[in-house]
Amino acid sequence: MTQTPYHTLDANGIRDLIAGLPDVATRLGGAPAQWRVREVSDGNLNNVFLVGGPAGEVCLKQSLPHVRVDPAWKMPLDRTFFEAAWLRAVLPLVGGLTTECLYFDPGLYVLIVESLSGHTVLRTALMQGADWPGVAPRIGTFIAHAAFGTSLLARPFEEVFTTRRTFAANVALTRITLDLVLDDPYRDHPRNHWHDPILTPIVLDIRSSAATLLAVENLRRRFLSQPQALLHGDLHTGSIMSTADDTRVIDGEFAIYGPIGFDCGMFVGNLVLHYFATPERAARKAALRDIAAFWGSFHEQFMGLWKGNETPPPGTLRPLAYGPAAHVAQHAFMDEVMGDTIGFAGIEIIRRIIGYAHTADFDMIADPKQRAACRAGALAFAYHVLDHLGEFHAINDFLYYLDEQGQVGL
Ligand code: SR1
Ligand code: MG
Repeated sequence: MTQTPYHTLDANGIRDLIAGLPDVATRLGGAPAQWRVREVSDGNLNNVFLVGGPAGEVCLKQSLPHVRVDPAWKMPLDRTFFEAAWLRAVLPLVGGLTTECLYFDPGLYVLIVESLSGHTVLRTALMQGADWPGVAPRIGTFIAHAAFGTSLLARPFEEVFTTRRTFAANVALTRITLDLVLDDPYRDHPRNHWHDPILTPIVLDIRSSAATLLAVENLRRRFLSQPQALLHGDLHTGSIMSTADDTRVIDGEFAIYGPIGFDCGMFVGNLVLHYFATPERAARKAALRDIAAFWGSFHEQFMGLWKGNETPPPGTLRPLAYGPAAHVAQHAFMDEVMGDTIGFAGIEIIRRIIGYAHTADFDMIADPKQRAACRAGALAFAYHVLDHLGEFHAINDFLYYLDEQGQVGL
């Protein structure tokens, strides 16, 4: 079959494409002229549309040859390919915690998935005051199953290496993570910016602390050299859509093999951003509860999968991981993931306050002075965490310090 050459689709182009896809067209029902096409692009990188017909709706995403929010920043198109490959790799492991890939077009770089228009982006829901205690444990479940199932603990190395080869080609988006998340904030770079001069002394402290820079360097190296599992790679609260009872992880275009604590840390870091952006004590307590519930769920389920896999498939790691010394290997591995989680959470908080891509969490604070103070609280918290990383021996140490810092000035 010949590929359609790349061009950016408009509403009519989308109708024409779907008219040629019987399975997708059947989901919509009716005739192409009846299909409503609504642009809902929200992230930094791609065009996103909802296409609805009399019988149903789908979501269509198309890569652009540049960053959507900055057309001068050129970018290869292959990110929707990696998102489709990620969906196909993790859907069988995580069931209803992501969406089905309905279609991928390798010429147009179009991905079509089920529509989640009844769901809300988690960051938006949190900003609107939603208190959904089920979401964080579901994300723990998601990471535990996606990570375990793509790791050497569940699959022979030949299979893992084949999958790693696919995602090792996701270099354009890995470069973004390396630069925007793990590098820029720690040096002068025109992409960095922050909202208030009261943040500047903290930025200067971060950049002149040998302990912090060493911790960041170590995490940067771990990100590139610890291919423990297939990561989502950008698991912030904008990559999650939810209702109170149903949660989906979306936007896996940054997928890459890496340390499991990277995904955990991104999620925890974004809960911490929300924590500092909601000065009410009750909301902060809910965020503490969510971080604890996330980690508890992740830990319990990852360990459950490991322990439950008593007869691992031929070719997987043993005897250490499954033999009589298994508990030693398990504790050591989970401690490593926890250390990475705390470190990458600190990294994510810092880049969202002083780097290129900020988040909207703090925008809901009306008073500019209070807004700046909340941002400064989050930045100082992350700085301390990275500067004293070796002192956080358990998630409870992290939560205890967060609770303490969250009460300052309330
Ligand atoms: C230029 S892309 C900036 C950020 O948006 C994505 O969602 C990732 O978080 C990336 O770091
Ligand atoms: Mg995204």
